[in-house]
Amino acid sequence: FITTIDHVGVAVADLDRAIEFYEQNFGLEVTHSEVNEEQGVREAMLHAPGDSSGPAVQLLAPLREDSAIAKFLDRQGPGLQQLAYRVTDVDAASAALRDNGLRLLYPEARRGTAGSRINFVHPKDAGGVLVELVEPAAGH
Ligand code: CMX
Repeated sequence: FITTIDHVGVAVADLDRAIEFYEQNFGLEVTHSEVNEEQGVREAMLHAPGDSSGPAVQLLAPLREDSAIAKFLDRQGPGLQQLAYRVTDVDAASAALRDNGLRLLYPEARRGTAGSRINFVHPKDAGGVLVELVEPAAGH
């Protein structure tokens, strides 16, 4: 059910400064940015030039102190926070992983970047990696 690596997520304290760093040093380009209130993040997706459908780097900055990203920054500081796989059907993928005994964080998929549907595998059930499953919105 996994078609590719969709993105890797990096927790940052200041989104604008992080974007500038990635643009100036790595030449990546912002292809999308938004605020996701439910997830408590300001985020930007960056791609290599000419590779806008390839894997992205997702920069994640906290909107509020009780958000997952704020907690991550407090505990570990900035750095890699998640690995996201693109899937064709997040409900089927979540059900299959649950059947394998892995804990999914949400009973039902929630809204992710650009209208996608997402769920997460608890990092303690995935070798210390927070795994996100992303079903892109139709047309993306
Ligand atoms: N990667 C790896 N390990 C992690 C982790 C991460 N991102 N976040 C927490 N952990 C580890 C902690 O280090 C801790 O380990 P120890 O017990 O060995 O110290 C353990 O997991 C804590 O687990 P917990 O108490 O159950 O959970 P937390 O309150 O720390 O929250 C998590 C962790 C994954 C449940 C929470 O971050 C979450 O709900 N994440 C999903 C939502 C999210 O990340 N949103 C932001 C991105 C939005 C987007 O991608 O669109």
